[in-house]
Amino acid sequence: MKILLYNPDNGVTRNFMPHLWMFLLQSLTPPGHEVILIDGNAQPMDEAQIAQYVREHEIGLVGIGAMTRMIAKAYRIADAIRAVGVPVVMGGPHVTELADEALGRDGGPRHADAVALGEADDTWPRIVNDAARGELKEIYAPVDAAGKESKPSLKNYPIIPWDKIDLHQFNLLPKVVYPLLKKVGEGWGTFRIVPVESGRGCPYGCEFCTVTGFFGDSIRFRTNESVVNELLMLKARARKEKGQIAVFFIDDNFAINVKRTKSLLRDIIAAKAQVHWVAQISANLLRDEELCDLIAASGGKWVFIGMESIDPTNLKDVNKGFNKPGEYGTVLERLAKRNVYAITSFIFGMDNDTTGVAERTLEQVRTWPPGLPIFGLLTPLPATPLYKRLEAAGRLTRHKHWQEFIPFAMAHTPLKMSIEEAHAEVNYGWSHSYSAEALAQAVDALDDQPLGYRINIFLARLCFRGIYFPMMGKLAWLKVAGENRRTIFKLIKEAVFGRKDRPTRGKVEDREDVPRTEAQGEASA
Ligand code: B12
Ligand code: SF4
Repeated sequence: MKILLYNPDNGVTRNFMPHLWMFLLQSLTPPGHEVILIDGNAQPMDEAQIAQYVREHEIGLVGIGAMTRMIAKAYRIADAIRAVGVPVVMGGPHVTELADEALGRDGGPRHADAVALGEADDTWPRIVNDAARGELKEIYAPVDAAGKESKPSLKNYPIIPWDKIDLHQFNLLPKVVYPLLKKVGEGWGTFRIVPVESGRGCPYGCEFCTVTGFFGDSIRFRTNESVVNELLMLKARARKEKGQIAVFFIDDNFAINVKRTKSLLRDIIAAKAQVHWVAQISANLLRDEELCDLIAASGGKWVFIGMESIDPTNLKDVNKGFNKPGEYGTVLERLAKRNVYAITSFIFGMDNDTTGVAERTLEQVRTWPPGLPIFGLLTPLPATPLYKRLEAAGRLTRHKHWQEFIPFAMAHTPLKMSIEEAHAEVNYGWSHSYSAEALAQAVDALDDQPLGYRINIFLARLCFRGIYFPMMGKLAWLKVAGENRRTIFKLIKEAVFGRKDRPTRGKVEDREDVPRTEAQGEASA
């Protein structure tokens, strides 16, 4: 049987990274079936196109996975596929919480023939076998023989054959420049960001987050060996295709067990398996100097930190009181000292937010090392404690906001400002962090650093700008390049002619203020 795994586009911007579930389920598919992957972010298709594709390629089963924000698109695609007579199974966080919606048992239309609840590592082979026999059931739940909920152990994690998977659709570089870029340095013919998980679960239970409910508070890890082998395979692929691969460790909290994270990072260093990587780590866990040393030495370049707010009352309200705004600056300095930078994520529209929250937040951000601030709105995702609280208080304005997804739009009324004011705060945050002036300032703040770091932060900011100000197509990119021409010109000039007056802190591996760890500086994709 031919199986298509499809991830709908997010409707806002081109995704920088494919979704892990597709590769994982592909690897877990029983032998004898062919699995095709399509990520709508990389290969946009409308309903008619996907229906035609499914017919022409004689697909026997389609699996669709989606977050809440893409679910409306996912349902439309599923409807089109079912209309040509091909069964659809849906999985992922949204349909796990609202299976009745997907199956049309809540009074609405039916979109899926079957739903996989929760983690599907163990149920997927059953789904495929049932579909092949034409005996697809409606609901697949991860339960053991006694009918008790069971979470897959990650100890026998499958080998994802990164050396063979066709990653063509996920190359972030424009095709026309492949041949030329292959010859630059160690080769830039391809550039991919690949998702890798080393563990699942987070016990913190922040009110707005689905993770603790979905994965449970039991944290599970892969063996160090299996993660290291995966990195080595990715590194070999990059070398073979004269390209670059960076890894996004998608664990919800990569250092949730600091001892184990350190041991993994040590093993990565010892095996020379370093690639450039990014991971999500909460600020409280970054107090550990040795952990930060190991992050830098093992290839860590960016850390995503869910700061959410600079107001302790807000943090307490959403059960994230373990975040201490007073230490944010110190944590970021600690990372920057090792040339690791942060993606700092903020949520506006919290109950204690008042107008001006964006500027108050930016005042703090400006005192920190340059990073990538991102701004969102408090969003009641289905089945989260936040959703239940707001529903009980009668504060939801769009109960089923996912049915008509609007980017950066609230679905409830904040307590101390209006919805429109909250939207304006998010707009303020993005406009003031990603204007040409802000980008120039971020580059200048790294004036004492090698050119590569400054180009890196500039390109990263340009890409992140697209999260709020979509830059689809060449024209949009050209316009942004025009606005940033001074910074671009400055960086090109320095690349061509060098610069004599630059104050130098030296390369990170030569600096005395950065502790040395074995194999430091060998990270390269
Ligand atoms: C990596 C990640 C991202 C990446 C992008 C996704 C990518 N390319 O991988 C980035 C950083 C860009 C991102 C952004 C956002 N994310 Co995100 N992200 C994650 C994260 C941390 C890991 C996803 C992952 O790969 N998990 C590991 C895989 C193995 O698990 P899985 O995807 O759930 O798949 C398993 C099952 O669900 C099931 N399954 C999944 N799909 C399917 C399909 C079929 C057919 C079947 C049978 C089974 C199945 O089987 C899999 C194996 O067990 C999750 C949290 C988490 N731990 O999952 C949040 C998460 C998915 N993100 C979330 C959110 C809210 C967002 C944002 C909206 C945040 C924001 N406010 O901006 C944005 C939106 C992005 C966009 N524009 O599209 C929520 C989604 C909740 C929901 N109900 O929708 C999650 C769950 C985290 C949370 N805080 O609650 N995210
Ligand atoms: S720390 Fe992050 S992953 Fe864990 S519950 Fe809070 S928001 Fe979710």
